Amino acid sequence: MTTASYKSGFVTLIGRPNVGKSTLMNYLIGQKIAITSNKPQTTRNRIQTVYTCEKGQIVFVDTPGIHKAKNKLGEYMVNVAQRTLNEVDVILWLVEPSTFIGAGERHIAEQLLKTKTPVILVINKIDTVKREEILKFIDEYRKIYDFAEIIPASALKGQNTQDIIDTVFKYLPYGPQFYDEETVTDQPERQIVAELIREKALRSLDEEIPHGIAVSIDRMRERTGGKLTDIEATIICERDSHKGIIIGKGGTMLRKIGSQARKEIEEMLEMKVNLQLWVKVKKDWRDSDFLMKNFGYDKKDV
Ligand SMILES: Nc1nc2c(ncn2[C@@H]2O[C@H](COP(=O)(O)OP(=O)(O)OP(=O)(O)O)[C@@H](O)[C@H]2O)c(=O)[nH]1
Ligand SMILES: [Mg+2]
Repeated sequence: MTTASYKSGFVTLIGRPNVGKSTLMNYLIGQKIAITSNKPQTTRNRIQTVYTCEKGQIVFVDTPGIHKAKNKLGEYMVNVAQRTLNEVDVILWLVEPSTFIGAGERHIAEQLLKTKTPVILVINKIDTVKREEILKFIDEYRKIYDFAEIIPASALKGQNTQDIIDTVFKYLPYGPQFYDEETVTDQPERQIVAELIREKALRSLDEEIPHGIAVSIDRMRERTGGKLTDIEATIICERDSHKGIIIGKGGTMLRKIGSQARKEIEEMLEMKVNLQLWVKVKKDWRDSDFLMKNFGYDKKDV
């Protein structure tokens, strides 16, 4: 039942790579839907999740970090983020806790000047700085944009996260409940499975390899009786040398990625999982429209 005071709308999380957008979204909705890692450019597609309470419904839209694209995949990711800006009721711009405002932040501020949507600045990761410093960050950011609000927070520790929800509601229009209360995300289970495997690969591998990885689910079938799901998936990488590293000595790396992913997939599906992983090389797939589309990054969807 919705009432006259019920509010609803779309709220995007934007910012440079690695500032904690996906961590914050997961925290706010109380579930891990978007994958996270300490490697920049973890999120590649827009990911919608739903927060429902008695005040209303917030549809969060997590986006890829805005960065200088070096290939077609990068261009695709930045387009996803920038397109989303015009389709929402409130923008949450996340930044690192710092007085240094670089070209990346200035570029985002310029994009924001083109929209009339209220922008709430979230200075994230305040658990990593001294309390006294926070005012200085706020002062610096005030100079570059006329924010609706500025909220220092920690997505990791859950500091000021309720404040973010309350503030978002302040700026949301009155409206109907879009989704039923059980709906948490628009992401199909298969997609979340692929992402969880990619997350474990991202977290286990060093340097340039993670950026060149995609994951495809080749088969996913629940056995009769509903106690076990068989999943076959392929990790795609860009070079033969990367394939060797992903498999590891005697298969140790692939086994590690597989067992970490399996545990989380089992939690999500609430049943045992039999996961088989393969590794394939597709040279420079990040610059091929055809291959990108195959792996779920279709320009037409942006
Ligand atoms: N200390 C601290 N670390 C955080 C906080 N929020 C996120 N992180 C860490 O920052 C890293 C990046 O987090 P993500 O949520 O993947 O960042 P993102 O902005 O979604 O990154 P992209 O998807 O690459 O654009 C991870 O290692 C997180 O654990 C925070 O409040 N405090
Ligand atoms: Mg992310």
